[in-house]
Amino acid sequence: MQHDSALARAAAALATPALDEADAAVGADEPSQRFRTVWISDIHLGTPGCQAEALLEFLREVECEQLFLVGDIIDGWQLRRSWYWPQAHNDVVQKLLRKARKGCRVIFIPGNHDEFARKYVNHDFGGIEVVQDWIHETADGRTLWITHGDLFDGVIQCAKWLAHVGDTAYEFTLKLNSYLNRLRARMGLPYWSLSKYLKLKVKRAVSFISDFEIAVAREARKRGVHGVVCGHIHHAELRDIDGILYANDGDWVESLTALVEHADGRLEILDWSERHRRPAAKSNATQAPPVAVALAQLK
Ligand SMILES: [Mn+2]
Repeated sequence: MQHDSALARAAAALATPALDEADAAVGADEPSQRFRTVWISDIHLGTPGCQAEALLEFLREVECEQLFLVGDIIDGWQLRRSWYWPQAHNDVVQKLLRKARKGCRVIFIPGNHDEFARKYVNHDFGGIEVVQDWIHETADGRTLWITHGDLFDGVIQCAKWLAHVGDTAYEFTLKLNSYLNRLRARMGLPYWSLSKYLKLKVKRAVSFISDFEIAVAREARKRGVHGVVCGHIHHAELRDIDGILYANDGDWVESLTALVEHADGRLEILDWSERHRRPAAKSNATQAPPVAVALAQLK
């Protein structure tokens, strides 16, 4: 008996470093990708739909000189209704502050869901600068106007209460979305977005997206810039609209996308949903300690 418990203790001791190593590997701050600039938006911290774990992974693996938070980072609307703030959401905020401390220039452009932050425009929070909008110059000399994009949303601009009604319906589809995704993950199927599917299927949604894109590009032309970077509609895009570069960095609720600028000024949309699938499978494997697996095999 005594011998058995000593063996179990030894086995536990052996298992522990292995788990620590796995944790260290996951938590290691060794960026594997470097960019000149990164744009992310529509994170919606404070809502169950926010894919904070995937975003943390992205922030750990990606390093940049400038990081733009293009609005709807913290969902003030949703938090006012019910408080939802798990550890992973806190970790995202800590990670962003840490990036700012470590020399990355972090610029936050509030959106409609975090409009409370618009009161603090031209202030700085732990090194994160809050601005209304921004003109960014790429390495190859192009000027990009950066704005969240809600100003072009006629519904939000004209009737705030209507936008809140829409928000509730939206929250419902997001909840359904995260439930279906959990189910799919359990079945080993890839990430799939219901909202994205609905948005692309419904004709009116498609025309809403293109109306939005055209309106934003038109405003960018009026401002005399080469292009525009925005978020808001949760639909990543990088295309030319009548000679104006329209870039949308997508979101971290459904599509898990970011816009990046390479050292030479080249812009690209990163789709993290494909990458996120693999580490998720890996972390499932580390949940069962090797000793437990070995013991199960002996039975
Ligand atoms: Mn928005």
